Amino acid sequence: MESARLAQKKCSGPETERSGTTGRKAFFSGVVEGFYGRPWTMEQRKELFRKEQKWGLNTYLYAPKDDYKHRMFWREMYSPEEAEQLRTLIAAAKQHGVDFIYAISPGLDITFSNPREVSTLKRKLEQVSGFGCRSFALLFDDIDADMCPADRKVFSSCAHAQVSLTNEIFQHLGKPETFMICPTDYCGSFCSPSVSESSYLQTVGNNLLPGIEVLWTGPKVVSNSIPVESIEEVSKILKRAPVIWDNIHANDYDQKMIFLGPYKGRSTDLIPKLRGVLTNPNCEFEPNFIAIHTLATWCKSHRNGAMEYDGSREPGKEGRREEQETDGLYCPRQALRLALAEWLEEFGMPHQYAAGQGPQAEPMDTDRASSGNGASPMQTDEEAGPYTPGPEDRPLYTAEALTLGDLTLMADLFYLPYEHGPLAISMLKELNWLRSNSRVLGQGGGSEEAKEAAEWRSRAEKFENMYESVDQMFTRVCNSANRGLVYDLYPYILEVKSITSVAKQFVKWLGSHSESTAEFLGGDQEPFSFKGGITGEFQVLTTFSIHE
Ligand code: GDL
Repeated sequence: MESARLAQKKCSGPETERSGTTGRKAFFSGVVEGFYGRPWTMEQRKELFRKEQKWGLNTYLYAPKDDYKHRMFWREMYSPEEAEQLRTLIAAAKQHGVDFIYAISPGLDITFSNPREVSTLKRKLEQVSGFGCRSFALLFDDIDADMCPADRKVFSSCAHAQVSLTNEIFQHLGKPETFMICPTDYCGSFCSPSVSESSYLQTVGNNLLPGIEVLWTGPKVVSNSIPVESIEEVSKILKRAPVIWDNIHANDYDQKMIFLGPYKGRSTDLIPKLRGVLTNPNCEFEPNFIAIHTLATWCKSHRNGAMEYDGSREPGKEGRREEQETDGLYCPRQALRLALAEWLEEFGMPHQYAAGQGPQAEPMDTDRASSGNGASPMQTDEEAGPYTPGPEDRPLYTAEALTLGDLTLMADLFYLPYEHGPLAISMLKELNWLRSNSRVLGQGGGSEEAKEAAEWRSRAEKFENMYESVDQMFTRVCNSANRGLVYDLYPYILEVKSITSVAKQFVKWLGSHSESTAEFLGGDQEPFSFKGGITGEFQVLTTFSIHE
């Protein structure tokens, strides 16, 4: 166990500077693949590195929760085939200037006090080091904090056990330049009785060796906002600035959601107070374009202000303000526009995912695929040349080009965990207004009543137009050449198209219900009218039963 004396020293940081001559450690910026569910493919990860390099991001934290050998079977060594894949992946990261951090989560069942367990962990990390990896992380999130009897005999708390193991591994690996820990109490709401009085964080702060970074998700697991003061508070007890593991775009906890809104709710004033930000985004790889692009814009908004936190100075005083202010401010909506404009181009790139593999250029289909972006459609037949329908034949299917408007609508419909985008809000508002005011249609003939009824009908038409835009967006996205992108988005846009179609029919029914007594959606419906399966049934029972 390291003594508390170590933590009293100013955080010195590693000997080698990641940022070369600036004298400051570089700000970690990038992605943590840290969600539950199907991990990304090797090809997707390589594509991620290409994008990170293009957008100026520098870090990838490998932490796929459901990868067997990352967590559940952390003791198992990699097979020669797996080793080769990881070696190639690590080399690809390097080639793109991305720091590949290999994380392991032994916390489900490790006995911290057993030297055999510690040796096993060392051996596993040595193996990964042999693949060319130089940066590591130990993750203790989402585990049972109760210690087993053997550990209780040796450690006074689970924080002591985790810190002891982490310090030992850090030293064993020769104090890597980048080494991180994810504590079990990794956000404000997990801390008891509070962040500043958490004995867990105090143990971590006092005993974790300098040079080891601490991951932190903010006030909550999925933080709507991360106030500067909250970071000052946690930095004080940790005796170092944290690296944010940002779950703002994570969707692994709800299969119905996907987040296409901009990075938001984090002031760029945070940058000089943090060691970095890594986003843990949607499980689906392709739709993360916006999450990652807007994070890159956010990081650039104050890039010169990013600096090493120095525990010897008062939090809040560090950073070169004048530099930061001339960097320009971050505007989420503007960042979204920038991301969407670039994303639009990607929809037109012919890409196909073979099962379990990464994107492949689609050799046969390029002409047809490019029609998704407005080019004229052509189908080829090697013997007869391109097919051209005769005057009496069916004309070829012409895909309309996807527009920036379509993408903005899609992003607004699937925005952020705590917020819908403006277009989604206005659709909901209109529907709500139409629902609450449909009684004006049934009233008799005065001019005031007629005016109200006319307003209702014009707003109903507006709602119908909104639905048409959703329908158009659905069709144009589905016709896009980049099939990998389409497949990832498909379930979500289908769902939103279906439910808005039901809403449109509902508005129609409201508009005619003075003449009809039929129940809306009564009778013998197709399964796509009452979606949701068992989840839907439970939702209905728990939402409406109190009114019955
Ligand atoms: C978590 C998990 C993460 C998961 C996320 C969103 C951390 C440190 N751990 O608590 O793996 O993806 O929530 O569900 O965030």
